[in-house]
Parts: sequence; structure tokens; C-alpha cells
Amino acid sequence: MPTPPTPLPQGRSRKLLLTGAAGGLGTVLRPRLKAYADLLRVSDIGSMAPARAGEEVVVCDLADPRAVDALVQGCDAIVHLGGVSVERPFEEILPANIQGIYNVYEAARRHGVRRIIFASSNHAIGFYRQNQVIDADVLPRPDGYYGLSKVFGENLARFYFDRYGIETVCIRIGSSFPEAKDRRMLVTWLSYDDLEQLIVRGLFTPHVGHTIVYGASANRDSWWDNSRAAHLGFAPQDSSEPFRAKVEAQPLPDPTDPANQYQGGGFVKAGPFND
Ligand code: NAI
Ligand code: 15L
Repeated sequence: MPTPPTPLPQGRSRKLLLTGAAGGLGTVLRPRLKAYADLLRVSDIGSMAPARAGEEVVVCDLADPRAVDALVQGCDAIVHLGGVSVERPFEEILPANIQGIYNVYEAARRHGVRRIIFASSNHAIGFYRQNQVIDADVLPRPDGYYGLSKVFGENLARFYFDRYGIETVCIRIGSSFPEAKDRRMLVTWLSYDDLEQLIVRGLFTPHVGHTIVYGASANRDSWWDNSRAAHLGFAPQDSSEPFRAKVEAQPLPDPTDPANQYQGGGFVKAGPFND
């Protein structure tokens, strides 16, 4: 496992739950998060690699409250990545992302989980313009049903903190992939190492309450001001600069295309689906 280059808060979770473990980020994070847990329970609705030492593998539909209750039982922290991860019709978003996160927090409340890391998204604020710099206190401006579900998740997490004291770090992830593939991603790119750092800081920094943090690497240009999450000590180590030359060799973007005007990129013009 690569060692994160910055000092990280000390800590181990006795039993850590990772949802969305079969997905792109779940597959990357599964071996990395094992280093921070005595036992890592990994879960998804889809098929996953078999359990390795110190792991439990549980197939579970997040929309099923009884299954989620059993999934969460015995865990002391949760990294919640599971759900629909792109813009889709509301009927698909509702069970996986909205009912799903409600089930996770209700189970967390019942079983005494004290800390959750929620994979929110830049699409919670996707209708801010690309020439604006925003912090975590701005009003959400979701760019679709997917973004709306992330706003719901962030607000649900705030309610469960105010009412029950369950602490959450909501990471508004930019674009976490191996490479920045277009001009927008030169700004929004988050390396896997920097994502790991954010999650580990989210898990082990004392007293995070309800924190919203933007997940981007130390890219040359930024739309996001993380001063409201300074207590996490997030210090991204990577940058999208190595991808700049290849990206800028692509044709110039059309400045009248909404995908090039708003932070959410192409998501702002996805759908409608039901006409
Ligand atoms: P992904 O689509 O590869 O993985 C999501 C996983 O959730 C899949 O394995 C899927 O089977 C699972 N899932 C979907 N519905 C489910 C259900 N009803 N019950 C149980 N599991 C279900 O997405 P990726 O890229 O790994 O993203 C992980 C999380 O991070 C997602 O919540 C996504 O919204 C969020 N995120 C990711 C970004 C990125 O750049 N990769 C950017 C912003 C947010
Ligand atoms: C997201 O929220 C998606 O999960 C991911 O697939 C990317 O589209 C990313 O945002 C992005 O905005 O680049």
C-alpha cells in the first residue's frame, strides 16, 4: 500500500464499513482502508472480490432497510460510497441514494456508530459558474437529480449530528480518476492518494461535527475554498499539471456550451429523462 506523504492523524477503527466497494473508488480504497481497521467490512449490490485477511464481504442493497441494519451492526465507523454515481432518472436515484443514505444513518443511530464519511459530490454545487470561487457555506446549487441526492445526504448528515451527535465529513469529490481527461478536470481532479488522505483525516480528526470539504488535489486553478474545513488539516500532495499538455492539445472548448460554463460540466445538461 502506498504510504500517504503527509502525516495523518493516528487511529484505527475496530470495524470499518466500506459501502460501494465494487465501484471505481471502492476498488481503489478497499486495500488502502484495510490499513486503518482491525476488520474491514466491504459491501455492494454488485459482486466483489472474495474476502481477504481481516475482511468481511457482504452483498447488500442499500435500499433494503433490514439488510442495511444488519450490515451496519457491529461497525464503529462507515465510509459511505455506495449509490448511483452519475445523473440518472429520479426513479433510479431515489432508492439507491436517498432511501439508501437514510437507511445507513438510521442503522448508524440504532447501532451507535459515531463517525461517517459521506462521498458527496461537486454536483451538489454544479450550477455555480466556473469563474466563481465558492466555499462550503454557499447555498447548494445541484445540477440534477444526482446532485440533489447529494444535497439530501449532506443535510441528512447535519440532522443526524444535531439530533444524535453522529459526526460526518461530507467530501464533495471533484473528479477522482487516474488522470485528468479534459479542461474541467484540470480544475476538479482529485488523486487517489489525496482522496485517501481526506478519508483518513475525516475518520480520525477529533471533533469534526458536520464538516463539508471539497475534494480536489493541489491543482493550479481552483473553484473551491476549503477554509471552512481547515480543522481537517487536508494538505493535497498531487496536482493535475502532469496532464495539462495532453489535455490542452484537445480542441478549444465552445464557451457558449453550458458544460463549459458551470462547475458541474456536462451534468448540467443531462436529461430530462421522462419526456
Ligand atoms: P461507482 O459507480 O463506480 O461505484 C458506486 C458503487 O455503488 C457501485 O459499485 C454500485 O454497484 C454501488 N451501488 C449502486 N447502487 C447500490 C445499491 N442500491 N446498493 C448497494 N450498492 C449500490 O462510483 P465511484 O466513482 O466509485 O464513486 C463512489 C462514490 O463517490 C459515489 O457515491 C459517487 O457519487 C461519489 N463520487 C465519485 C466521484 C468520482 O470522481 N469518482 C466524484 C464525486 C462523487
Ligand atoms: C461525480 O460525482 C461522478 O460520480 C463522477 O463519475 C464524475 O462524473 C465526477 O462527478 C465529475 O464531476 O467529474
